[in-house]
Amino acid sequence: MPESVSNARVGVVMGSRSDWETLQHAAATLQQLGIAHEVQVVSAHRTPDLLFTYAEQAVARGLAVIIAGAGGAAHLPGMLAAKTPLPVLGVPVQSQALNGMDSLLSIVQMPAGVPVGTLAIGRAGAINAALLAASILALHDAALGRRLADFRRAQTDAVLAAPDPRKA
Ligand code: RP5
Repeated sequence: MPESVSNARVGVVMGSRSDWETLQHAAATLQQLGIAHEVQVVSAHRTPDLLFTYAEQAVARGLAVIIAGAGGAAHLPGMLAAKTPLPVLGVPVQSQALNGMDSLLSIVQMPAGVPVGTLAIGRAGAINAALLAASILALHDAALGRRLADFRRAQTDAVLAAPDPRKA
């Protein structure tokens, strides 16, 4: 199991070390919001037994949400969702061959009965997965809800403070 923060509420997993370039943005956003999380490579194809163990132990270890990123024939989010009752947020990694369309369709086209909350391809999806995880946790964590509101307010203020794109 992951060398992790023992109080992790969000598990950030990915199919390969090569996915970290994308999933680091999820981890950074969770960090920014002060959400305890863990990070681990869990491959649906190369370490299928680990995938099952991770999913089966997730609730007992205290996780509340799993963010799973993968590319290509991206089975990781769907298989995790099949093995855990926790919400699974899928991040399609931008693949070389098909630009991430393969990842997106693999993750988003789950058959009825086993949902994966699928985000956008790449960095935007990774950040939004973290923000969605924050929203889910904030349902029972008022302090986190305030931090999330601050985050969104800062984002709004930044746009309003610099409306002219020609100026730095
Ligand atoms: C998937 O295969 C991973 O999620 C990764 O996006 C893709 C390529 O993996 P590597 O060959 O870079 O390890 O399982």
